Amino acid sequence: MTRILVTGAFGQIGTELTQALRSRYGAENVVASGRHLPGDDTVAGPVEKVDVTDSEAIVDTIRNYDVRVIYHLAAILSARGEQDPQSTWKINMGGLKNVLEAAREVGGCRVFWPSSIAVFGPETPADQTPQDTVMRPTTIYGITKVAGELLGDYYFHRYGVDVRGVRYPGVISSGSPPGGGTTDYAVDIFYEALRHGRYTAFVREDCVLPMVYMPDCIDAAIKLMEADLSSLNHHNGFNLAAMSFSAGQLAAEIKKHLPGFVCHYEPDERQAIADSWPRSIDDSVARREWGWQPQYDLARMTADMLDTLRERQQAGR
Ligand code: AKB
Repeated sequence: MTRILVTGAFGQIGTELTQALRSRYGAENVVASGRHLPGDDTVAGPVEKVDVTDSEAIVDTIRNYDVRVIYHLAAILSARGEQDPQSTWKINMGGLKNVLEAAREVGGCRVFWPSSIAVFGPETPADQTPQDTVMRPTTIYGITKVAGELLGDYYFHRYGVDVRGVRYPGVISSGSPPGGGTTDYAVDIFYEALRHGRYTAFVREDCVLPMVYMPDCIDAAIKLMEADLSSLNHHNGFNLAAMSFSAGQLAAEIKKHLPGFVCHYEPDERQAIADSWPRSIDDSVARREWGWQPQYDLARMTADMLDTLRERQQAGR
């Protein structure tokens, strides 16, 4: 059985992706790694402390477990990136370069690396943003994502490393909280609506961004990694989206389930980041090349988020 390494395995996407990979391929075949390990022993399967800026640690882990597939998720997101551009470059670019170099050195490794809608900038067409278009981001996070896409293409063409990836929009999830992103309000709002019946969003009521729900986000990663290489004309940086809505539309959808819910809007510096990103994405290339087909829209995602978080609240978790 092919062994898989996940970096950033205890983050928002990593937590749920690791669980999904373990149920699909067997817990013993999926190595969860992070710079900091969780304090409890709830993780069923191999766990390794790996800092992605440490190239030797990556190579050692790949060799020790005979890893052939890597999901490289460790990264600093957009809002936190603006607070510490130096570390963002070091972790996002340095980490990716180390993983690609390790894959090249060991040989025969397939790599998944998530890019983001943050590759786009104010000069990009904001509605139905095409797959191939202007990419001049204004955040350091976006710059690392554009450079990362180019580096992935370079390793593919120059060294034959099979690098694949999608440009994730905001990811909404109930399993593990996001941290440091501009789209985090679309997750926080659910927790606050259930806990306190109110939320203050850090973006404008009419701020529209593309989003995806976690089950679709995970499905995309696994489906792309399992796709036949010969069907792919693009490799990393597939446009991907499932829904687009404003903060006000999200609040109105939550209100259908929680009629007393009140949302206020106090845009902060993250609004400027949101304003530089697309409102909606043309993901027809991903649909055509590897069968991307999201299952969740705003209504279905909202109902599922509230049900899941309520169940967890009732179980005291
Ligand atoms: C962020 O908000 O930084 C991320 C992203 C869109 O890449 N969720």
